[in-house]
Amino acid sequence: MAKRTRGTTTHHKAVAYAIAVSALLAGACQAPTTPGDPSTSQAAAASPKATTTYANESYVGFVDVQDIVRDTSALGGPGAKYYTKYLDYTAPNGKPIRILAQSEVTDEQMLYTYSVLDFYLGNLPAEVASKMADNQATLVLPNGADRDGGTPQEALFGQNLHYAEIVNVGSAWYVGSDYEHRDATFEEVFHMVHDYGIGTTTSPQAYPELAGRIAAAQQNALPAKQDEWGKKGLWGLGSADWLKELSQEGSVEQEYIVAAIDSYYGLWEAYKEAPGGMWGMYVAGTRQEVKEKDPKGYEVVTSFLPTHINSWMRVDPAFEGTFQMSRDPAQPYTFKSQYLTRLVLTGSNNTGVQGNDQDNLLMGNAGENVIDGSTGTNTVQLRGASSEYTISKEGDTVTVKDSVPDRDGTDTLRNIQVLRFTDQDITP
Ligand SMILES: [Ca+2]
Ligand SMILES: [Ca+2]
Repeated sequence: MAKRTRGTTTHHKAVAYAIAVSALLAGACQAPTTPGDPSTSQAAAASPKATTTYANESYVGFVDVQDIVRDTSALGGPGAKYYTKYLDYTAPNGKPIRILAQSEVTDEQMLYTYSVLDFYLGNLPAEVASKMADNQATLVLPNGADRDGGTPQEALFGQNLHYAEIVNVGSAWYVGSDYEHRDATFEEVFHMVHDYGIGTTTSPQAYPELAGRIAAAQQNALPAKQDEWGKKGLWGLGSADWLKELSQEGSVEQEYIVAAIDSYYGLWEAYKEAPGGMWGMYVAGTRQEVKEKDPKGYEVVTSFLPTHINSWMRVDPAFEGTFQMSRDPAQPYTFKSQYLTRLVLTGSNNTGVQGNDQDNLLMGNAGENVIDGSTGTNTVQLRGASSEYTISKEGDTVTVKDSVPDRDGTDTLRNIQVLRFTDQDITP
């Protein structure tokens, strides 16, 4: 396994070319739309795919396994030839941003990439997602690992993210903080959003103002003198040749910002073989270190992304025990999970969730779950109407029993202020 895989370093020229071609094909010669102030965009990530309307307007839809399409033949071309399933993220303009996967990629890995995309796009102006769809942005999830030679070149169109680097929440690689399977999802999905939606200094798209600020933070992170690159500065340390390669292909700013995003969301704190983040290439390995050591990077990340990941995250069906959402150094996966707010348990194991200090939105699975929201105002969302459940309370503990088999089962709840059914919210 390529431990020093740093994401795809050769895709950016191809992306710029693909965007130019698709823009020509679409006859899109008009200037890219400039979105408004991102602070006025939708505050929380939604799931545009969940088109079901619920009697309870507060009910929060989510994508599930049945939303994955398991026949790619109608797509034609390399999509049909090499990929076995796909899932569309519908942009505000109604057009799809497609996620294609090969056979080895699990449904949960695929849904995880959707959740990460939903997180980014739910916090960026709507124009970014629409621009991506106009540019036919596609995320392809091939089997194997990056550059293992197992995937033909013609299958590697769009943005690549390989099976061995998709570490979905609650999976063994996630819980074990296994850096042989470093999670490249936040990186590669952001590359797609950056290249096809936000735009870069050399290829402007929907949000040039943000692109400019990312580029400025990147310039601050590298020494002014190019012969000092890789030796000094905040990023690219020990990687002078790689930086030159990136510079030649025009992808320095793209690779810099994902280092800051990764460390900001705790993806590198469990890595002990080198200080900092991104295999030791970046000076900051935690959120606090990003703030202290790369304040310009911190400023730009926090200008468009929230402190916590506010899209639905699904816990892998193989997970056992109680999933912790508060930081606990004895369980290094919590360096990542501390930043989650919305969680769905999947499968049927009798698992639990211990929430964090955020206002959590939690869902159990078909098993018997113990769900504790901890502090904040916490909601448990169930899969049916309130009349289908029996709710009982004893002291601080609420028990919710589903009368429909193989759905929510019987769950034990603590520190939950709202029970959310498809028809109404109930205070237990
Ligand atoms: Ca909470
Ligand atoms: Ca349950």
